[in-house]
Amino acid sequence: MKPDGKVVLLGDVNVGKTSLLQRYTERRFRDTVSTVGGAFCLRQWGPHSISVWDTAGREQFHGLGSMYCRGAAAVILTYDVTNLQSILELEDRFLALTDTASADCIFAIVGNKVDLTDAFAFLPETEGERQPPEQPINSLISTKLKKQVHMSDAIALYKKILKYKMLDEKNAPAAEKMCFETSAKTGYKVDHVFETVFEMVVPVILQQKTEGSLQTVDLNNIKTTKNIQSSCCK
Ligand SMILES: Nc1nc2c(ncn2[C@@H]2O[C@H](COP(=O)(O)OP(=O)(O)OP(=O)(O)O)[C@@H](O)[C@H]2O)c(=O)[nH]1
Ligand SMILES: [Mg+2]
Repeated sequence: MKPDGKVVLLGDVNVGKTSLLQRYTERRFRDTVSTVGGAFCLRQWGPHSISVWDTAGREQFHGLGSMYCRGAAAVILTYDVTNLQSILELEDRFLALTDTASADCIFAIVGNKVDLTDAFAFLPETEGERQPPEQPINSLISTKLKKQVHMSDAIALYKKILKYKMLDEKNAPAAEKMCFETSAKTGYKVDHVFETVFEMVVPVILQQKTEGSLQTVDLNNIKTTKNIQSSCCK
C-alpha cells in the first residue's frame, strides 16, 4: 500500500540520521554503518501511514537526494552540534535537493549529538518515561566537546530556507518551533522531533490527497474531451 505521506531525513555524513531514526523506532542507540543509498520505515500516525526516509550523507549518493525528496511532506535537515561544517553543508549542498518536495513541505532543523556538549541532554525527555540518571549529570558527559553550532545558527538557517522557498515568515511555522537539539544517544527530544513533524504533516497530507483527487477529476475531464473530439472527427 502506498504511504499517505513522506518525511525525509537529510544531512551530512555522520551527523546521526540513522541513529535518530533507530532511536525513534527501536527505542535504542546502537552501532550504525554509514548508510548506502536510502532506506525507509513506515509509521502509522492516526489514520495516516507515513514513510520516513533515512538517506545517505555520503557525497557519492548525493544525486539520489532529490529523488528521495520528491513529493515529501516534510524534510528534517540534520546537523551535528559539534561540527560547524555540518550545518553549512545543509545550506550549501542539501537545501537544493528539496526543490522536488511538496510545495507546502514542512522544514525542521535538528542539531544532534547534544549529549557531547550539554548536560541537559541526559535529563529524561518526558516525566516518567525514563529514570533520571543516578550519577551527577555533569559526570555523564565523558568527552565534553565545544558546541560549534548554537540554536541561533539553526534559527538563522530556518529563516534562510523560508526565503529560499519564497515563503512568508508570518504564514510559516515559527523558527523556534521547528529548530531542535537532540541526542540519539540519550534519546533527548528525539520523540519530540518526530511527533512534532508528524503532527504538522497531517494537513500537508490532506492537501496532497485533495490535489490527487482533483487530478483524477482532471484526467476524467481530459478523457471526456478526447471522446467528444474523436466522436466529432468521425
Ligand atoms: N555521542 C553521540 N553520538 C552519536 C549520536 N548520534 C549518532 N552518533 C554517532 O555518530 C556516528 C554516525 O551516526 P549515524 O547515525 O550512522 O550517522 P548518519 O547521519 O546516518 O551517517 P550517514 O549514513 O553516513 O550519512 C555513529 O558513530 C553514531 O554512534 C548522538 O546523539 N550522540
Ligand atoms: Mg546513516
